[in-house]
Amino acid sequence: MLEKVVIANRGEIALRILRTCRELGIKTVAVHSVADRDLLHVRLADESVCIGPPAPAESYLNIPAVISAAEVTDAVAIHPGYGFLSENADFAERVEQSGFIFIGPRPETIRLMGDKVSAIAAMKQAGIPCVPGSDGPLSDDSEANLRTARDVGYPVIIKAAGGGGGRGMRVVYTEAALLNAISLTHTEAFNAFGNGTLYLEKYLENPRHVEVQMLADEHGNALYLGDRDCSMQRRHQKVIEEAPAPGIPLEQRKRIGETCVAACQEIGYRGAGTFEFLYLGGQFYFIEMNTRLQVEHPVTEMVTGIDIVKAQFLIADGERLPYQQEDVLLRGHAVECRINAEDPETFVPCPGTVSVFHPPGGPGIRVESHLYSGYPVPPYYDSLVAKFIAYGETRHAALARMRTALSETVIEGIKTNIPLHENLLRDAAFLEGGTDIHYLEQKLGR
Ligand code: MV4
Repeated sequence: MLEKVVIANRGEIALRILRTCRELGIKTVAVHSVADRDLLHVRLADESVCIGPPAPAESYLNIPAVISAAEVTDAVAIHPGYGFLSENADFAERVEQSGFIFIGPRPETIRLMGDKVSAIAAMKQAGIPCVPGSDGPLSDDSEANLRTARDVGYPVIIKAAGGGGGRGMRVVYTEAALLNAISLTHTEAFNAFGNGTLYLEKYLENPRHVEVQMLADEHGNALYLGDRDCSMQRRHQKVIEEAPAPGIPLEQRKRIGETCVAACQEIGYRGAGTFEFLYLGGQFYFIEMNTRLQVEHPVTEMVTGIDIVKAQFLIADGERLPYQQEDVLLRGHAVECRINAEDPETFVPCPGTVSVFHPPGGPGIRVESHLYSGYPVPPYYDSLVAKFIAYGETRHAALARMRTALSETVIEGIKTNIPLHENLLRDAAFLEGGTDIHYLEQKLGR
């Protein structure tokens, strides 16, 4: 097994990764910013290296600083977690060129998926169902673009090839608005991503966000670990996720999973990955692939019994996946609530020192959090401070356990969105299952 790994991340996910390293006997190096000396995983790591000032651009996104930390500590591999450098193909490439193992897909795969036009082309080629659209980049010929949109049918959505996760897109309802929208989105995309390439899709009005979790080794073995519903979101920030996605017929789940397996094999995918789909009218439509571990991976772990982070280490070490598709059995239901340090009414981030942290517990409750009583939540980073995951034999049972977990939690000193979760866990439509991606914003009155 890998001897020593740099954890190039912070917060709950750095701790999650550290715990699996401990279990596997891997020595750990925590790299952290000046503002993150108090992080739990920094204290628990075998070694720690301060890599720069609080600003992410100067620390967690500083490629030379992260690679130097691996060099000075004699680490063999780097785990990027999620966010930060996790989907940066140049980083993955430089990690490998420096003689380290990047715990993730090959740099070429990250690059392929990072360009949404090439990602969709590759997936369409591999038999993945995609949204009807321009099938490639828009041109600089206005007449051709007008024809494309007319053929697809309004409303359409214009997206930036360099975007993703909700950045660089614009919905267009009428032909009269198309050319101006293309021009505006092009300028924004060029300024934001240094790439003005755009593509166009049919705009699906009320879909659900359903994603499929994959694991693939470098020996051509690929598995699907079922799906997750991540529709409960606000401004592209997921709030609650669950596995499996409610109401998807077993036969369809199997079919989309097998298609994703074939696609992974076709492109020589390596590591953990996620196919993101919109789900509407009983059909899956691919939108993007994430080439990293995701925040919501625990709900999949709970219903499959598979440790996804452990699998990432085995794959990075060149081993074969220790299970086959027949061994992946879905059992029960899991729900995750993302606990943010923010005002529950205004959603404004609320950093500060946690005076008391009393986490929930009991059967079927898992807490992923770096919080402790006395921990100062710094203002420089994402406001996620904990994830509560409830497992039950049924969705109903998992939701009941989550309500109990939320009610017994004590977090003092900072505001959190626990009141929002308590509200949602009593919301009739959510309890029914299958609410769409606009549900939460509509409920909150936008
Ligand atoms: C769409 C769409 C409707 N139709 N594409 C937003 C994030 C990015 N991953 C893709 N997104 C969307 N693409 C078509 N053709 C609606 C969204 C969308 C969305 C998707 C998933 C989760 C939340 C969302 C919120 C608003 C819009």
